[in-house]
Amino acid sequence: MRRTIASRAGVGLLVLSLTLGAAVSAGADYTYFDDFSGDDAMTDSYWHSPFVEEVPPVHLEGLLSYIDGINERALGFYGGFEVSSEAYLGYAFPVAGPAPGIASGALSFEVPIAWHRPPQGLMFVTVSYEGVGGGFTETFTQSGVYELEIVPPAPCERVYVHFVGDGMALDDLSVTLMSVTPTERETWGAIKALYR
Ligand SMILES: [Ca+2]
Repeated sequence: MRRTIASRAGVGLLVLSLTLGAAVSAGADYTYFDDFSGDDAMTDSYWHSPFVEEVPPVHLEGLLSYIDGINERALGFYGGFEVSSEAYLGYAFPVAGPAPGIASGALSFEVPIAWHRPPQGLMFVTVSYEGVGGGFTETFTQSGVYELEIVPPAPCERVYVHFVGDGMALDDLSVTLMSVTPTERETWGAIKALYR
């Protein structure tokens, strides 16, 4: 069992380093990637529904459980039987701690399967920015690969990404963030003061 986990972590690391290499060449200051082959989501997220090995037939609260495909592993969102008890998973990026001056970025993820027919299979993604307002919520009802822009109204220290879902899976979560330099931040502040 221990050996299986170690080899999965090894594969995850390889994928991560390949992604980092590609993202750095594109000029990103921070990248995060999870293909859900390991259990990183449990510790990297700061807010989440209980993770369970097996989803019981009856459960009141939303649950998260990994789904093993033939070559892929994804994270399933199972809404509970209570009203508004979707499963949830929330991140604060950068995961390691605040970074000053996040000015833009990109969020992409795959919904590999939706096992309810729309509109029952639902995933909401909410993006919000610490201390500067703005943000948005998008709703997804079908499988696919989705790409969203991260554009805070002013440089911020953290970007919150919350997934709330029922009857859908999440895979290949990728976040890239670009920060302004201290000089750029001063200019930005001066421009804001000028138009106040
Ligand atoms: Ca995967």
